[in-house]
Amino acid sequence: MSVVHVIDVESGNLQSLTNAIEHLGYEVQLVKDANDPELNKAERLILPGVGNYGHVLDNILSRGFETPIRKYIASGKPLMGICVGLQVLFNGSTESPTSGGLKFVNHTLSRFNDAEKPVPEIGWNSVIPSEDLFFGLDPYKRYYFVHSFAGIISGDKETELKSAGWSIAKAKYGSEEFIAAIHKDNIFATQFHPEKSGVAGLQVINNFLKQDNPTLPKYADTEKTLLMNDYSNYGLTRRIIACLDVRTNDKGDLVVTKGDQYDVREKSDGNDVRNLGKPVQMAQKYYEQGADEVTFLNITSFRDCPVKDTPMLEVLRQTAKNVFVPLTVGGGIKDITDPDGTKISALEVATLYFRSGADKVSIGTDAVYAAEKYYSNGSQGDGTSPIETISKAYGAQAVVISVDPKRVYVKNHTDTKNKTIKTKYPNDKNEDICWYQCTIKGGRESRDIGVWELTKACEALGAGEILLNCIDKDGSNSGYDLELINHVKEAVKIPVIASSGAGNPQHFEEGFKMSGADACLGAGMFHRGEYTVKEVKDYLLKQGLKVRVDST
Ligand code: 1PR
Repeated sequence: MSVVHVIDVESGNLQSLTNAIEHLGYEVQLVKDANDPELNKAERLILPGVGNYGHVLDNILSRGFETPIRKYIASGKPLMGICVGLQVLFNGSTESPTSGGLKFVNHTLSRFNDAEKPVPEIGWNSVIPSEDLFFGLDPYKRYYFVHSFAGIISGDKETELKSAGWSIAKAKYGSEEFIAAIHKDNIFATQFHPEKSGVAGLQVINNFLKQDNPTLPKYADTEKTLLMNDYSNYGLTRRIIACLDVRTNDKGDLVVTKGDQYDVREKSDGNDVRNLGKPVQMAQKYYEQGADEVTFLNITSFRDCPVKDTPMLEVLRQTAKNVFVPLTVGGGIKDITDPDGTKISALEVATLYFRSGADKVSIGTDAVYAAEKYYSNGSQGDGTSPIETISKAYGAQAVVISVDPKRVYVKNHTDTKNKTIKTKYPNDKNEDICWYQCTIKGGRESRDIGVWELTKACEALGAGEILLNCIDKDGSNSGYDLELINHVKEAVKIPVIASSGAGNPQHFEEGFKMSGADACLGAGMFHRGEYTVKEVKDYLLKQGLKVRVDST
């Protein structure tokens, strides 16, 4: 068996999964049509899915895949569901109450409780095998989850599912335990994304393809109790993200650059764009050092070519072949017109990136326009913004909002219509009230909307995460603006990535301990070789923070 069949109901991004399977030495055959005779040849079938439950299930049903899937399972050949591909095997989900489900697993999915934690759950979590481990799922490793709905385990559910023959690997998010993976006979499904879970995830896919069940260490009872303990290194980790600001330099080469306060030109040396290396190689290096995610920001997003030829697409393609952690790309995610006059929607631009291997897109300038429109429309979206169109098609988890705010001091809270904070750091006029003004076009234009208002609007429009830069801190090596992060954490329930100012491992610790950051991003300190991602993680681990150490 060297061909792996993957059902493609055009739900989300199959490029990452394809890359992972090919990396393991198999060929991938995408099956888009339920009548495709290829399906009868399948020896290993994978059912992936991301985004909205109802959308994925409706696509499976309307394209006639239900009967062939049931027939395939009845034949005893192995099937693997991933993410929403796990969920559709259940009875249904409260996400789409009228959609039903394939009803292999007698349970209904529900939304995580967001009163106690950010939702979606985005990040690397441990699995807690209740009894049998399967396909090499390893409690000592971490897997990448991104979802708002889950098969929550409470009451007698676990016992009931076990007596129906299911083996379950659980995970814990906040106080809720949920199904991380499930296995019975020839059905295996994971809520997490093995294709984005580094080497640990590749091993799970490989074991499934080989139908290999290696014996692995189990938790000792003492370790099981550690899972409940905030100071153990089990459970959802803090994420460390390496960010690469990419642009062409004056010679026309695509380079990773980094400046301060968004000025990326050398102060000496002919005023050229600072060249810190090549994007694909640097992304690979950070993956090997243990980065939990890699973000590329196309900081000029200038093109003198059709969008399909944008060099960033090739950067994504090359990177995604060997980097098996989530990749985000930002810069120029908007409606655009090609040099020949062809109009391309933001959704189509995002689709090109997803097909090249990106897992999330990040929207900067257009998110500000969308938020302004949202408020002028009576705090409602009209369905046309890139946030809405992309999150509808690919799910909220695929839409990150990159915010570029600047501090503005005022005398009184009433001096601006935007939400203010009282800061511990007064300006030279001794003013201690400020707000965070959003900018567009890489900080070149300021708008009359605050970060509080912007992030709330974007969350309402369907964004899944905030990448919170700070122009005042960018490239300063002086630590994050913790007041800014806490301000945004109060505004939204979705995860917030702290960015701008990291200069040493202690700054990451501060970001996690003194603000509610869900992830911390670093750029210059990694590019200049001052610290490696691994050094940051080793330090955080010593400070009692949960981090993923089984990097690649
Ligand atoms: O507006 O949707 O086309 O997106 C443009 C994107 O490019 C935005 O995400 C914007 O933040 C980014 N961008 C535009 N100009 C610059 C610039 O630097 N001249 N980079 C820029 C912003 C912010 C972070 C940076 C951190 C960490 N970079 O990504 O890496 O500040 O730096 P540090 O750790 O060295 O302090 P659109």
